[in-house]
Amino acid sequence: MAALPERWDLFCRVVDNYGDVAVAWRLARCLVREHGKRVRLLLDDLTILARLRPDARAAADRQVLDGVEIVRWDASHAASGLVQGDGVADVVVETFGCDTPEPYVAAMAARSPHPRWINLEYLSAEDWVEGSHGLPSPHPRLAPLTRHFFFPGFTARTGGLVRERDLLARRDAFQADRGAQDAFWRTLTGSLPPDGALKVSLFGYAGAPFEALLEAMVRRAGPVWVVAPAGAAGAASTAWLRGQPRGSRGAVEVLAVDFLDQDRYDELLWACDLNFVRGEDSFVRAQWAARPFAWHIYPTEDGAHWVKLAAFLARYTAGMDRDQAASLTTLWECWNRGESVARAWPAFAAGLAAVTAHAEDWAARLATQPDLATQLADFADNVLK
Ligand code: TRH
Repeated sequence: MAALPERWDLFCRVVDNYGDVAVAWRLARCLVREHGKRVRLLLDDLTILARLRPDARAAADRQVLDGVEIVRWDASHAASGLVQGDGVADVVVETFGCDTPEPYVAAMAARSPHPRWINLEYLSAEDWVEGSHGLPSPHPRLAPLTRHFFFPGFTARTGGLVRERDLLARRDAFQADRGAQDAFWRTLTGSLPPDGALKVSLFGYAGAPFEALLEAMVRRAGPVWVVAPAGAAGAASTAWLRGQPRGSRGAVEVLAVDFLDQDRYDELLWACDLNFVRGEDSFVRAQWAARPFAWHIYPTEDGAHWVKLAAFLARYTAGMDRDQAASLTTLWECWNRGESVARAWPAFAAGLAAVTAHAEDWAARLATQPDLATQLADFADNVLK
């Protein structure tokens, strides 16, 4: 009789926003669908998943979606239940340093052989990541139980990026199919963008200069079609619209829409000519969309996000025409500082055709790297085993 596939437990704690769950969910789904693993995704809060996947039941303690068993875990009691009930998995992944619950770790130490234990870190373009990727860290009290650090990234010496096997083919089909795009716009907005309009999606943190950007777009020649999903962007866009004297918006049409489910959000990114994104997952999805984008990085108290932003810009603009690199860098920095975006917008907008070609090239280069789920499965199956 064929051996059952190995069991993986992915722990994810919702810090804030959507990204931690978003990445953990995509990864769990890839491990099941593309690598035949039996995966439990252990979430402390299912409300975020239910926003990303409306068919997920936020109140359920256990459910199965796309072959992934989703279990609510609460650091106090359910973790021990997990241990008594089903025992520990063969591979345990704690995402974004969420710390595996103590009772579960104790059970890991008691099991022989120990489960393979991986800490999936946040994405960064910084150089130091390559030197830390894959390093072991023995448990201070329960050695030889050992955790291994696994870093996503943009280079061959990192763990790569989440990329479903069919993602780029679906993107190409959608971007080549005007009918599919029109159907998408009609369903989302009830209308179609004006011919020749610059189509822009807005997603960012509160404090982003949304209104200043919209003002700058008014002065651009030609129609602009701006779609802002519910959240900070949607609220700011609606407020800006309300403040406009009739007819003074020029050729800028702003549509505040409902929050899209995760798969349809990909289609929004593919359908637009320029995407404002944030955090980690939409930042990666915008790169797969092969369209120009601007990244609102998750701001941290210590200002370390500026180093991360600069590190990615250095990689992303390498090989770009210097003037285009400068105008893109200036726009991103103004966007993240929340100032002077009106000054930065015209030069950036004027170079969009060249930036589009660069975005296509960047996505194609990134796609030569094995995806994160493949590298993680390989690491667990062939490096740690
Ligand atoms: O929501 P975020 O700000 O999440 C952040 C980041 O993950 C960051 O790295 C982390 O430190 C912080 O949380 C705690 O941004 P992110 O990562 O882009 O996640 C948003 C998800 O929401 C992404 O999967 C895209 C999805 N989304 C939709 O599904 N529908 C929508 O309408 C929109 C606007 C986004």
